[in-house]
Amino acid sequence: MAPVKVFGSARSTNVARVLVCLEEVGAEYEVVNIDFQAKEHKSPEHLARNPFGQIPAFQDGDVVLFESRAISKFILRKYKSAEADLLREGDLEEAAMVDVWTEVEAHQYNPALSPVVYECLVYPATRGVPTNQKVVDESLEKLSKVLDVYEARLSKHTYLAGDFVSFADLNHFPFTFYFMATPHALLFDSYPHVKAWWGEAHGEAVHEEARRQHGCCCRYQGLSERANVGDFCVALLIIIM
Ligand SMILES: N[C@@H](CCC(=O)N[C@@H](CS)C(=O)NCC(=O)O)C(=O)O
Repeated sequence: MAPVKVFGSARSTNVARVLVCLEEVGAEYEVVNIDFQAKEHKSPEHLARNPFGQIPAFQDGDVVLFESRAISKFILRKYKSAEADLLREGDLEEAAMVDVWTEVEAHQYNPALSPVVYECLVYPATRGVPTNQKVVDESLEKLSKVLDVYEARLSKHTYLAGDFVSFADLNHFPFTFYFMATPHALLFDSYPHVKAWWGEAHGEAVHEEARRQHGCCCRYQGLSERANVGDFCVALLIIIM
């Protein structure tokens, strides 16, 4: 069977979101690079996969998809197993909480955090423009308010959707990973439960817990050690060097 194809570069956060899910379910896949310099993402061939001319696009047999969160859910549904049940669709309430915190990532967390990543890392490296400090300051103010909500939630539950690891947590991986390489990573120090959720020390505990619960799966830091997500980390190093 032809392997699953992910179109786009692993250095893109939205592509990485999809790769992290493929890694979690252990599916075979191939990353097909799309050359932005050559405007390959705006080519008729790629527009047929993603009409907005963006990455990622995804192909699994006859199924062609775009939008990284929708692709991720497709992967987690199709390749679900007893070890990797990250949408919890067997339980109406748990699945609803996964949806709630997946939406929170998309509509609250990401809009507040991603401008800091773009301004501090991406734009200076790819466009040669200096960081716009006003944008960063405004975003950090918004992010602090979002993190207040996360802190309250994570002081009651180990993970966002409840006391189980889910797509809601995983979905935060790519942008948070980059954020932690900005000069503003220390913001998380003011939020002990959020820090623990993300942080290295707890990352070990999360890993242990996941192993106990599911018998497999690296989360967060562990994910970055895996081969293809490793490309994403290498890309990060290139950006911050
Ligand atoms: N909501 C989309 C966003 C995709 C997106 O913004 N992709 C960026 C790269 S990270 C892109 O292709 N940018 C090129 C463009 O918009 O022309 C998703 O989650 O897949």
